[in-house]
Amino acid sequence: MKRSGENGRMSSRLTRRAVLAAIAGPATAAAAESGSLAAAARAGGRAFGSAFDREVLTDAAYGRLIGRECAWGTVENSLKFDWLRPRGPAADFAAADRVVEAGRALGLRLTGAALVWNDWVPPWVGRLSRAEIGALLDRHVTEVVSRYRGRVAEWHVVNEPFYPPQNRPGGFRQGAWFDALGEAHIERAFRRAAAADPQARLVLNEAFCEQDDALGRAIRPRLLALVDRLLAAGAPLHAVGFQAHLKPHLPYDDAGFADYVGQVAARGVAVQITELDVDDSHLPDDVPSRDAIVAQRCGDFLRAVMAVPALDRVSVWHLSDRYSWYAHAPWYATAVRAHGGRPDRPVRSHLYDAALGAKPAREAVARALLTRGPRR
Ligand code: 9MR
Repeated sequence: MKRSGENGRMSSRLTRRAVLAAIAGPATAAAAESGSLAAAARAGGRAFGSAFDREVLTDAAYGRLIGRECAWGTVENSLKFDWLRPRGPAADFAAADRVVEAGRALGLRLTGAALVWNDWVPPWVGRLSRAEIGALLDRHVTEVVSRYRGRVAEWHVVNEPFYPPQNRPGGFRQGAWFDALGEAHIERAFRRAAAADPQARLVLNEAFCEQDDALGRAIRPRLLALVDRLLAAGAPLHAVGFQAHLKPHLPYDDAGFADYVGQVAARGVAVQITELDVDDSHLPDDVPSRDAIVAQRCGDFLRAVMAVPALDRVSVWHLSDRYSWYAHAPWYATAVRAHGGRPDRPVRSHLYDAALGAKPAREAVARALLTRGPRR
């Protein structure tokens, strides 16, 4: 029994290597055998990461999983403005410091999300004058970036600049920073961040562009034009991030999206996938069916974007369903119910299940990461 079990494992390993060699070449197949998503991405000339936050302070098994699979970690929440300064301008860095140190202890290179985001600005900011809001933006960016200089290598400096349905000029997202300072707040934040840490990699992060619907199509040209204006002004913009919270129920065209990402990259910036996961709210309850759709969607999407030479990072928005943001999103259970699902069913949007077991999406992502793109 034991012997045949071992033989069985051996032959399935050989088969797996043969399959990987066939799709990605012998060198990358060997890298995949070494196991991690970080190794698979490296073999394809890219890097792999995940969001994480204070759960790693108490959940050692999840921390180990992140440390094993990832080269990069994005601090999900603890560095956000509203988490640092919920009640007034003085920041409390205690929790953020612990999360940053935990990420470093796991061997991750760190990305901070997000310095400036017009969503989730605490109400006290709205009571300030324009001049005070400008000074607050400067203070926030300078304090946070310089505090973590040498420890946080990369920042999402501005998150989700556009949301055209709000009908603000230029399609920008409405919120305290934009309302007080207009588009100029974006360049101002980038310049402040570069002044506080000249080595940091500075990212403009956007949502929805991967959707081939009215929203995605409205944001794409606006984002491209913003990149052009920032670069023409000499702003220190190093990379554009595309979140990719994939929605299989909305129209998509992965090749068209990859083409668009290539147009952004042609401006001379790096491009990244920053928050990959799959909104499973419209998918069937049945777990194998749901997992298969999630895996297929991740794999198809990633294979398409891997064709863009300037793509240098793929990050997921948490590795496991255990810490899925969908579970806490106010609209999620309603959407599940509206599409015939049991509202109490567990989310299955990520690469590992809530028990930290790998799901088909993990294998699909590993294989897609091995697609050897023409890295520049
Ligand atoms: O996952 C994050 C969730 O825990 C927070 O409550 C929320 C608001 O800060 O932000 C979530 O992360 C978002 C990210 O910062 C930007 N893109 C969309 C992500 C999911 O909502």
